[in-house]
Amino acid sequence: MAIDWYEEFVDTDHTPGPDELVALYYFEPAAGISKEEAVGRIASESSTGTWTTLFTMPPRMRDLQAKAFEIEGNYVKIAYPLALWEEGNAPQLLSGIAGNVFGMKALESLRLIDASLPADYLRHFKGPHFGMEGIRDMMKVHGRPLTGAVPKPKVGFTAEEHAEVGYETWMGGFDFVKDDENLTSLSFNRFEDRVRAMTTMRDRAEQETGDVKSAFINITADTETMKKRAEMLADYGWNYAMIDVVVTGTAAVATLRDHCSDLGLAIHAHRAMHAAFDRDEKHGITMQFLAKIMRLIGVAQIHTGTAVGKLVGTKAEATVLADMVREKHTNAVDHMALDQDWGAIKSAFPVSSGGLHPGLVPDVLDIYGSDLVLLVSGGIHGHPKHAGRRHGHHAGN
Ligand code: CAP
Ligand code: MG
Repeated sequence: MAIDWYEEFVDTDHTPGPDELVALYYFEPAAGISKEEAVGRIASESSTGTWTTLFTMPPRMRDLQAKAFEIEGNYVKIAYPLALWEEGNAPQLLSGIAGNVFGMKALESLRLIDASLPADYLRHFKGPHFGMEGIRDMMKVHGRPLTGAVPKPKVGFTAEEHAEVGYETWMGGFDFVKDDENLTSLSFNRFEDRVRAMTTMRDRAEQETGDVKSAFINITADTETMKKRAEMLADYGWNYAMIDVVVTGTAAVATLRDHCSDLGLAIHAHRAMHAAFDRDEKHGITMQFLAKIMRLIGVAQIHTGTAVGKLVGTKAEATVLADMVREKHTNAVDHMALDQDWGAIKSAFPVSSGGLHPGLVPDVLDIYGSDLVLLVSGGIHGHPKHAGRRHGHHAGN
């Protein structure tokens, strides 16, 4: 006989145990679907799920069922038994709580806001290799934001031209030169050539300034190529690799996290493509959840927006994101973040970039404080005095 099976997955008397994983969603039921049915279907589809008439279920299966236990307006909290989740497997977590559920006809929309991870789950993840203090010691920069700039236009320079701009950037006082997200290894600027040219310029800038100079050189490609590119960076004395973490995916980032740690490389995580799923407040996955996953896997820093620059993101979001990556304990924020104790997982730097120019820097420091990687790019390379100098003609003629 047919049981209204989704009711098995709703229990508003349930109190999550200390070893249960809790996910917070925003949801809108489709027409004709009650909230109870909607949340029961989300809990079902993201755990043991079934829609056929149930046979008499063995106890083990029943114990694995998720429970929607708190419905408040269009927000629901769902508790998941620990046994549902493979130790240390971030892709599998996403397939569970951020997989089929987005395509259910029973829902008009669904947004995964955050998930609070129990200690017994968290301890299987390595987290950042260095942590913010480790990065500061490595760069010998304390008490101020770390700074960098991206040669603009995004692509078009040869490796030598790119390195020349890099030299000017370092001599201008910046700690880092960052590749743009779509610069990898192009016919006019091969990765290997750029590494060699940048190494020469870095050594010169370090000699002339006495400071540690570094770069976020973009290794984004298939995983095997990324591993080889990381090895070349280490061979040439670099201490960072840049990865576009959304387009490469959590599995590749996890593989490279281990490889880069062995090589002594920190990972700069660019988040290009995040706005495909985190911009719509009613559907998709929040940036704070992406930031949580990437800190868990172990990037050293991740772009978290500027709230004042050219790309989407509010001040409240930037603050939640900064806490998500920096704090030992992330406090719950209504409908934005769940309480999270990070245990032994080290901190990661928020990176503020995107449409920044010196005039906006005070606003950004207001939001983030000084534990930050601050990138100004178009904001300096676009400077009227700067534009003409590089190519032999003088601005103004
Ligand atoms: C910034 C940037 C970064 C954005 C990414 C760009 O350059 O290099 O990719 O910061 O956005 O290509 O736009 P500008 P976010 O400073 O010239 O804008 O940091 O929000 O992920
Ligand atoms: Mg860019």
